[in-house]
Amino acid sequence: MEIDERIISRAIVDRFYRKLLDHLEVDVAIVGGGPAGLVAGYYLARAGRKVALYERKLSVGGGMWGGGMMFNEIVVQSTALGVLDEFGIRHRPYEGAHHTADSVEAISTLISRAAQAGLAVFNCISVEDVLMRPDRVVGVVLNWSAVDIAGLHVDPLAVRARFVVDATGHATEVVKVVQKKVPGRLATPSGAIEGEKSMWSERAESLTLENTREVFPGLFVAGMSANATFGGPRMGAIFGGMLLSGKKVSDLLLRALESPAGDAREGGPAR
Ligand code: 48F
Repeated sequence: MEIDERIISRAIVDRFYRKLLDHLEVDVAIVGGGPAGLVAGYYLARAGRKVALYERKLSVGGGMWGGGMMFNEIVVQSTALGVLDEFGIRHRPYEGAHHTADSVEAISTLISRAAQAGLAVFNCISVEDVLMRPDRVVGVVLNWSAVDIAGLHVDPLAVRARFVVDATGHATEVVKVVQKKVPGRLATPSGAIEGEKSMWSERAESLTLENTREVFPGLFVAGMSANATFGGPRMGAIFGGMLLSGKKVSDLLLRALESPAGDAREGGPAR
């Protein structure tokens, strides 16, 4: 057998090109490859939906790798163990409702199972804007993260999506763009981003789930982004809320994708 560098290069370019072309129009575009985005992507892909996830960094996984302050263990509360079990992530009881898992096992398994379920993961790509028609989000605007890091003036490409999920964590990057550039109000009390509050783990975990919803027509928030958008506190290195939020947003989206209008409604329109 002869190994040929030309074939290696052609194989990579050919396969990636097809993956990109195949995902220029998707059911759901997920922005951010942390635990919330990955769990959402897993359930949507497993249900047969076409889903692409964009992650700015080279390594997917967001804030889960480092556990708490780089002690690479995470805490997950009893109510979220079902998600760990679904992925086959091992966990151990600690005290009361607190359980632990190895953060490296947890995040690498989320990534691997999501990819195997059919989630198309595009790393090294940043979402810098959205597509709007005229006051609804209908896709994302992409560029290589390296273009941004190098400060190059290069125009982006765009992907149409029936729904977009902001799973960018504390940064709420997609919601920020929508607030600034798309006509209309967010579905928050003030109509704008409420902003993350200081740490209160128990309240933050339940609010993360409550705040996981459509925040603007066509745009959902999940994970820490949901709390930062709706003004909830941060929670620290407990990850059940992230896992459950990813699952909840996938449930909401599966329902929304099935409705004839392709529109998600949870207690009325998100305006
Ligand atoms: O921060 P991140 O892990 O978000 P999450 O899924 O989980 C939050 C927890 O990690 C932790 C916490 C609770 O336990 O508070 O922080 O809500 O993952 C967000 C990912 O989004 C990427 C970013 O690099 C990170 O990996 N990201 C952010 N902005 C963009 C982006 C963007 N504009 N385009 C692409 N990726």
